Amino acid sequence: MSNEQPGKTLQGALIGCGFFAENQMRAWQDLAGVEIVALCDRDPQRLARFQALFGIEDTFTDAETMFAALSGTLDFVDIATTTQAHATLVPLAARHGAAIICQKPFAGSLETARRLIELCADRGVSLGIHENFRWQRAIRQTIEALRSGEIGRPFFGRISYRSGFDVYRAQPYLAEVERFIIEDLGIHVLDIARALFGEVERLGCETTRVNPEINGEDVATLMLRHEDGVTAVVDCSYATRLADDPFPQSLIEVDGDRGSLRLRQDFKLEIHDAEGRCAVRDVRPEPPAWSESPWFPIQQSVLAFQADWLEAQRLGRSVETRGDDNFNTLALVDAAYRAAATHQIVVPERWGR
Ligand code: NAD
Ligand code: 89V
Repeated sequence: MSNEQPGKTLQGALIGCGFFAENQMRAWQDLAGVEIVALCDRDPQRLARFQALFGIEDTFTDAETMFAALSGTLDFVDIATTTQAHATLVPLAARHGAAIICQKPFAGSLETARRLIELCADRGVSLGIHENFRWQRAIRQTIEALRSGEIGRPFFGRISYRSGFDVYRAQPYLAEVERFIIEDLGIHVLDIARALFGEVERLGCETTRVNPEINGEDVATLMLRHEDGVTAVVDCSYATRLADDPFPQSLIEVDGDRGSLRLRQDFKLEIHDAEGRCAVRDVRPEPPAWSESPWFPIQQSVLAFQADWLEAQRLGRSVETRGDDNFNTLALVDAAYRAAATHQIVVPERWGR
């Protein structure tokens, strides 16, 4: 059911009516040719809130019941729950032949990720991971400038995400988890590193917990050696006090053999050439009407990711962040925790290797 003819409105169900899913719902409402026809959340209050907010009649507190009731009518399912539920919900959706979009982190272990990816492949079901950061306009423009060869062959990169924003207010579970910043936020930044510089040969990582009220690490610094020879630093912090907090921006530096790129906090992308000239591009996102500060760069990327997913379905192509591709991002998260625990350089697992 996933590769419908152009023209048909794709019908989907959303599972998980929590904090972030509201962005996904708003984005679906902005897009033509797609409709969310059913909602599912095990929490009746959250379900009722979304039902009222989005005017959707069909609601379910149990996904199995939903699939049984709507069997054959759902083209896709948008899984917006936290990770733990994915291992049950992905096989369930695959059994019913619905194309799947699943939030990051896709799985709690590489073993589970592998099983889910293989299961979807066996059933011929498309599996796209909602990894949206590479769809932020500023990041996309940086990726495109690099790929177009404007600064020649890159040899150094730094992707830096440092903020003191209170992420625990809207997502209280982030204070409880044993693995915090790499698994929740670093996963996005590592995905950007892959989009910019390709696969990673080996990495090192050190972590720290600054905030005494949380269980996991809120600071991580990684050094990656990419297959194509780029050395990159990925540094993430939710413990950085700044008067002008950049949340939720990732700032990027790339040095190439013919120039350098700098993505600055004011949404300016500088392209420095070998002659010492600097061209500055405005890469500020055009925020959707429903977006709000400071979340708008992420909200813009949710809309961009979902628009690309929709186009991919129509054209019968896969999205960049399909399951087996995202496995390699998840493998960097896994390698980072192993490196932090052992203080050793770690070779990440890789899909198909
Ligand atoms: P949340 O806890 O606010 O919402 C999750 C919802 O899923 C809850 O309402 C819960 O009741 C429901 N749920 C859980 N298991 C279920 C099941 N088996 N069946 C039906 N409903 C179920 O969480 P959140 O902050 O919205 O995060 C959800 C996911 O989105 C997380 O994986 C998080 O990492 C991710 N996220 C992504 C981004 C991004 O930019 N891509 C940003 C924030 C959060
Ligand atoms: O994108 C995320 O996963 C969010 C945040 C940007 C707050 O880290 O949890």
